[in-house]
Amino acid sequence: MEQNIDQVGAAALREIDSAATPDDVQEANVKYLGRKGLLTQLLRAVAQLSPEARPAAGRRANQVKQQIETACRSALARLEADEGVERIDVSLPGRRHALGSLHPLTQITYRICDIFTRMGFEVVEGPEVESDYYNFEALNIPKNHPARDMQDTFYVSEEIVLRTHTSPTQPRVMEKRQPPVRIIAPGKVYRCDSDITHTPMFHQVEGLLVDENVSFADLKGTLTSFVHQMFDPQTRLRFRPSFFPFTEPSAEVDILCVICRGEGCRVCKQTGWLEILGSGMVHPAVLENVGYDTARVTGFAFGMGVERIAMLKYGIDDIRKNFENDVRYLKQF
Ligand code: 2NL
Repeated sequence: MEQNIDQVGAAALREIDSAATPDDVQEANVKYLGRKGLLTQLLRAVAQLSPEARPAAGRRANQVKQQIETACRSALARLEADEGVERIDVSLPGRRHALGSLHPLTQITYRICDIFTRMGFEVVEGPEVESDYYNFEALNIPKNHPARDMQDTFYVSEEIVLRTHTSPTQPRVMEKRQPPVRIIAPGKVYRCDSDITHTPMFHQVEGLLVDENVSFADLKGTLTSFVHQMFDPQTRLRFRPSFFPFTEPSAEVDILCVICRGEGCRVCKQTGWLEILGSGMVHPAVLENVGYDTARVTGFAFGMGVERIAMLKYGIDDIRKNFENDVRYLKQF
């Protein structure tokens, strides 16, 4: 009898040991310990034994029963863990977090602001939805002035526009402060224009300095220093006469073409020079509009397109790439 019990027990433990799924274990459990299970039958047979033989056989059968139950429990635990419910492989490499980075236009804007901040300018910001007054009138661009045609304005209403340049920030600040004023205004601007070289929203940085005895020499020195820091200390530049309604005299700043170094190419349209910013001495009418005494103070101002600087600095050929959010493009900066 005991031999029989041992054999059944050994067979049960082998089957449980080789079980591949929790269902296999359940099956073995029923096969041996179920109502008609092999060991259950033996336990019943033990009851029929003689009183002398019963205790030893009973003990043996109960021992084996407990072994099978224990084996079932640990096999279940092992197999259920294998199913991945709670398995942790501590040797796996950690999950990588994708790191974001600053947009190339943001990097250029920060760099421009950094250069001017070191020269004593303060960064200021103004609203993108602007009044006709600050966007045009305060800057000496009256209604029906042809200069308004230069900028394809998005009108919100008769008197409200999306700012066409960051310039309106400057009279807003000047109205609140007295000279000396040294400010730099970065931000988004809007023009109703869209093709290979124009997007309806783009970025500018504008600067303004108003104080006593400010001359065109100060403008030249400040902007020359800026260009040498932004590009290369060796960069050749020139000031070319121009026109803006809010400055007089006005000048555009060109740098020697970074592609052909002045030989003439497609990028510089055979001129050998690349225009990078506009500037001039603040028109007295602009200073008077904000209540400054034009007998006492003068100023210079300048403005530049961030996309244009980015294109020249990084050799980007299509401005629209900046706004597609293609990580293959963005990752390169
Ligand atoms: C350009 C040229 C310029 C200014 C902006 C300015 C502002 C005030 C008074 C006078 Cl409050 N001028 N700003 C002056 C000259 C040029 O921008 O090409 N921008 C992208």
